[in-house]
Amino acid sequence: MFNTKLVTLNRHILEEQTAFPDAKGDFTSLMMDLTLAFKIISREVNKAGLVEILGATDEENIQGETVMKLDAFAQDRIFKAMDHGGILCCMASEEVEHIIPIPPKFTKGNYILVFDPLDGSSNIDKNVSIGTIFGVFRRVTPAGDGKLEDVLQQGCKQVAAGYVVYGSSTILVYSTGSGVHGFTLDPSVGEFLLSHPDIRIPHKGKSYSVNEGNFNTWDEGTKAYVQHLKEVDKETQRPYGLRYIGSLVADFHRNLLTGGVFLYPSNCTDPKNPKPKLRLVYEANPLAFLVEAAGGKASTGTQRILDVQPTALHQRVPLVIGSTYDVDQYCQFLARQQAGAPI
Ligand code: AHM
Ligand code: MG
Repeated sequence: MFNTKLVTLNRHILEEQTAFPDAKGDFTSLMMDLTLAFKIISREVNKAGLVEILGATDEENIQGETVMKLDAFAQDRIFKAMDHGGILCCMASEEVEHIIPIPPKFTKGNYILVFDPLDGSSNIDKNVSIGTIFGVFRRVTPAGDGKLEDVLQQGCKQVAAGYVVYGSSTILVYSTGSGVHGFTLDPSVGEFLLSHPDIRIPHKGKSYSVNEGNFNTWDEGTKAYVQHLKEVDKETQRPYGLRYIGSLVADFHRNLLTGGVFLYPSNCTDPKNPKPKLRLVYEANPLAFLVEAAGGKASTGTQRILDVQPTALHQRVPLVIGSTYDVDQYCQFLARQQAGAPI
């Protein structure tokens, strides 16, 4: 009835490290520092309704969006947890225009952390789940301060990725590429405890997640695909269900556990300048790394997300991510449309 083994996140990371006899423990330290920031952010998110922290600051981030106070708080805590460990050579965040250097007084390490400190921030003051997304790379420049080229690596070069959902409970999911594991925060003891070992995403889902209000802005392939999901599925004898929270991490987490597909296609109302919303480096790539490690797929519709070569830190990308069957089917609809074949 009860799990016989209590495994903390720290214990799990240390055990994974033993598979690499030459490991110096840098990655383990990195994860432990990050975890501290996540616990602090979780505490603040949970008491957000109790203190005067809600509402927007008057600053705007470089995407031109209003920065909520908790975004700024999460950004600050992650930076302060990670700047002095001697593990990172630089960081990059959704909230900061340029790469974030490690302060001169601290040692520079071999890793790069990319993150979205608080994704879904427009949901903060509605008590809807929000999350943090992160990816980790090994540096490609030889030494010293990290450079933009260290950050602009293809997602397939990530050595680890993960996210935290601040929801009905706080859960951290991470992978170093060989298995995806979830840990639920027990706030009474301040520990993340292994709750979802070795997560595998079902091959085919029963639900889809998309902002369908944007229907008229989509290409014909995407429109046809979503219409197709509303028809009775041969296997389940039901149409796919629509499940859209509007918080990427929360939508992704549900689909990872139960199967399904999340889409954020381009806005094609101006076909010469299609505008997708989500960012490649710190939103799409970490989740793509996780979904592949769990047996699923992530694509732009025409290319594997992890193969996209980033050219700018805040570049946006169309994203379809989730169960393999569903992502493949979406790409087939798109290919038929692009080939001018009947959809
Ligand atoms: P944010 O990084 O500014 O919070 O925006 C990203 C969020 C995602 O969490 C979510 O999937 C998407 O925006 C929702 O967008 P929309 O409101 O257009 O459906
Ligand atoms: Mg975001």
